[in-house]
Amino acid sequence: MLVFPLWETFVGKGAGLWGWAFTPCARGGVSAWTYHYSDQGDYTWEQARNYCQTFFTDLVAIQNKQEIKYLNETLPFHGRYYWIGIRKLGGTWTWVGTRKALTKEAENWADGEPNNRRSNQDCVEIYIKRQWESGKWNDEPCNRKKKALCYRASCQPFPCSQRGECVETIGSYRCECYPGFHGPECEDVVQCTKLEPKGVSMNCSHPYGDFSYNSTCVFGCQEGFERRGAGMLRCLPSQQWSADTPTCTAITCPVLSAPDRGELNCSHLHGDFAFGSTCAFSCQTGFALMGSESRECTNSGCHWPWGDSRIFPSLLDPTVWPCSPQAPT
Ligand SMILES: [Ca+2]
Repeated sequence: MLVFPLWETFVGKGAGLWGWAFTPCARGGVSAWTYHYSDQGDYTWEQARNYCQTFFTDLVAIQNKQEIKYLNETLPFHGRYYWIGIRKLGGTWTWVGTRKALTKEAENWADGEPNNRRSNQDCVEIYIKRQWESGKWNDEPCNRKKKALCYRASCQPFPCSQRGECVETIGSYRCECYPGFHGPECEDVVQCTKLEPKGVSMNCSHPYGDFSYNSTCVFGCQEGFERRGAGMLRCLPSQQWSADTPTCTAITCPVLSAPDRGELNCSHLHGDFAFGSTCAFSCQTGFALMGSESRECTNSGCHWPWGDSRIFPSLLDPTVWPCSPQAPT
């Protein structure tokens, strides 16, 4: 004869055959706090706890009157009633799951209980659908056999999309999302505005989706241009970028003027006397140009490449370009 034939049946066939569950508040992806009971076996209190811990979370810890009402309305009547997760430890009634003492406010004893009859009543049953005192508690000897009333915590195994803290509540749970995430399961990610900078090269990484929380973008400018503003932006939990989008502006060179007795003709690609500008010098009739006929503003710093330093020993005063008298022919 097997001591726990039903237990072995249970183990052999899997949890689904024995567990009876209802989900007060089913939510996508994670099952909410659920209650379960051993619908084919009766156990001592220790066996009941073992059963609950093996296949669910623990014997129920009654948290308020609503939960008692709910259990009493939903569970079927059983003549031996149900074990719950309270036990006398060191003379004190204790919630076994948390090892916290039962407070006066939480007590739900039936009239005249706990009476500790025969001085061996150290475990607690709940009267479900009893004709009187239904939903109330009674202390009982721990070796009596009753149904195990278990719960399975909501917050497991991977709650809240792993983007928040899962907080157990009666019959359900809620997610306290980390910064940058929202939604019932923290499934939504904060979005920042899509960046489309003009004239600026951009290279982004998007760990949670395009232009979303923690997306980072680095910016660069093409040759001859320099960046004004931040080199990198990050999408913050506030839906804002960490800074304004930078711009690229052409490097500028010192302004040139026409040489004495000469003319200056410039073409400007990206702005006056900026990167890509070219200027040509010419002299009035009768004068000859000394040095190069044209100059271009390049990316080598902010200077025109003057070339012949014999004529222009200083770059600090580049605006005067003398034309020398042409030798008579
Ligand atoms: Ca009693």
